[in-house]
Amino acid sequence: MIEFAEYLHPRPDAFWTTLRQVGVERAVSTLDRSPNPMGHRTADLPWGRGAVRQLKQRYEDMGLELVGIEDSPPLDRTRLGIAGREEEIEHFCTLVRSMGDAGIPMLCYNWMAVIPWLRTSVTLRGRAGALVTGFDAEALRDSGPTWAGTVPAEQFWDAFEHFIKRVAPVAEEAGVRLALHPDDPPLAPLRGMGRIMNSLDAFERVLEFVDTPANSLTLCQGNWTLMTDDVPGAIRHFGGMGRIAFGHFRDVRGTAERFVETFHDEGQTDMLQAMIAWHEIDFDGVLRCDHVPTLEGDSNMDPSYSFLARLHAIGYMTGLREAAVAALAANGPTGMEVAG
Ligand code: CS2
Ligand code: MN
Repeated sequence: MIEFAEYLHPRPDAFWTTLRQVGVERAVSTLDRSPNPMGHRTADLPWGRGAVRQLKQRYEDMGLELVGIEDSPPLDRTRLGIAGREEEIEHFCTLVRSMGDAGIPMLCYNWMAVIPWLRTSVTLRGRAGALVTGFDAEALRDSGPTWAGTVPAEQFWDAFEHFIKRVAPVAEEAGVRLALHPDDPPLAPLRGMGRIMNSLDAFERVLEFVDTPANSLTLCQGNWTLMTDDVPGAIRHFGGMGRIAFGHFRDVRGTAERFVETFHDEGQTDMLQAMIAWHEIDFDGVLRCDHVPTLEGDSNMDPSYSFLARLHAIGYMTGLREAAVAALAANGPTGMEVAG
């Protein structure tokens, strides 16, 4: 049975306990960039060995196992392949080594330079008026390039090849799996940038640069459903190769150019077949619910990461997991091709 995790910032609060009460005992965390984390003065950088060890301990003290980091030192110069990238790569390798030392097995990163995941609205109305986020490329029609100017896809590819050939061996030695998250939205160009992590072919190319489980993927369903009509098939394909290290289990309605985020039970993906696929590949990582709407009375201060709807999503995922396990026990594998 696949375990669930939740994405948390390293500031313990009541939600950490609520999560355990609904059955989630694993966390994927951002780094602690507070100047004086929890009263422990450390000369460490947030990705240094001492700081990462403290991070893991902080979760353990609250009954949560820290199984991944979803963050990185600054990486834009590396993503763009411009001056200053070698220092960035060295800091990234320090994070990987610190994680290996602390026994944190997965690092989720992305190749979105300058503009991280992007929405053009965070106050659209979903089911019964719940607040949801959405993206409409039309809204960016008059937005020119960023400070990075026009960046061709090949520049992103050359920079990625340089990066992964440098970092994958470090990750392999540290026992850490690099889990590349797709661009969100999986769309290019975006304000002048020919972003590249937006298709199945792109991810095949990523895995071919360095053929090791340390060079793996985050299969974020909310973005993959905008790249393919067959999310379960993509899970079986890349999972069958043993190259999925992390899963984001969420859904949307629309296309990469124009979509809205949905509750987990009303999107365009067959979430039961996806959960069955996750179990069919014997996935040994964790899934997290990723983005959720904001329910009546809850805070929309961190759009997509509200509390109440995350509990709804976790409950739904828990039921789906039970159904998937039962379906596979009753019917055996769905007979769908699992690459490998
Ligand atoms: C999410 C991101 O864009 C997505 O699908 O996974 O919001 C992610 O959670 C953040 O970039 C932090 O990694
Ligand atoms: Mn995601």
